[in-house]
Amino acid sequence: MFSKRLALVASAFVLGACGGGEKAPEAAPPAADAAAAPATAAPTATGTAMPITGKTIEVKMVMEGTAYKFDPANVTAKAGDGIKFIMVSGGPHNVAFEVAKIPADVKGQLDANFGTDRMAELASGLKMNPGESFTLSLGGIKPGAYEFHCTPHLAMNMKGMLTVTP
Ligand SMILES: [Cu+2]
Repeated sequence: MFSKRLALVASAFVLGACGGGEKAPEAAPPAADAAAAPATAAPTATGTAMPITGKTIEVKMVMEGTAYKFDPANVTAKAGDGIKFIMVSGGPHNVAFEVAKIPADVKGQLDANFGTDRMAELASGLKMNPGESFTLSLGGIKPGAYEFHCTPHLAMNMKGMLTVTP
């Protein structure tokens, strides 16, 4: 089980490396992706989004002094809950999961649940103004611990951990 998952993750990483390596693009997709995809503005998730059926937990995206952070940074939720990420200060912020670290059997559904507010694989659009938000459904997401970060502030360590329980 573990070795099979590892192999899938490894192969996904190799595929991802063709698109330009570990660093996610800031805004525009790499030229190779644009050429391979149909003539749409953003890459399209292949799965079907599943709705929120439980509670919705709020996470603020803030700048405090010189620090950028998710508040809270550690979030525990059940499959079927939703996480509402709210832009408070220091934007633009977004929510992006580490593509290479998300198990293959979670990646498809998680990516689909970004819906239309998705600027890249497992990455939400940028939130510029206070009050703007992005709500991620955890419908159909298998239990596990999933790292996420803010793409513009990854180098400033704006990171969090989402733990999904059954
Ligand atoms: Cu940020």
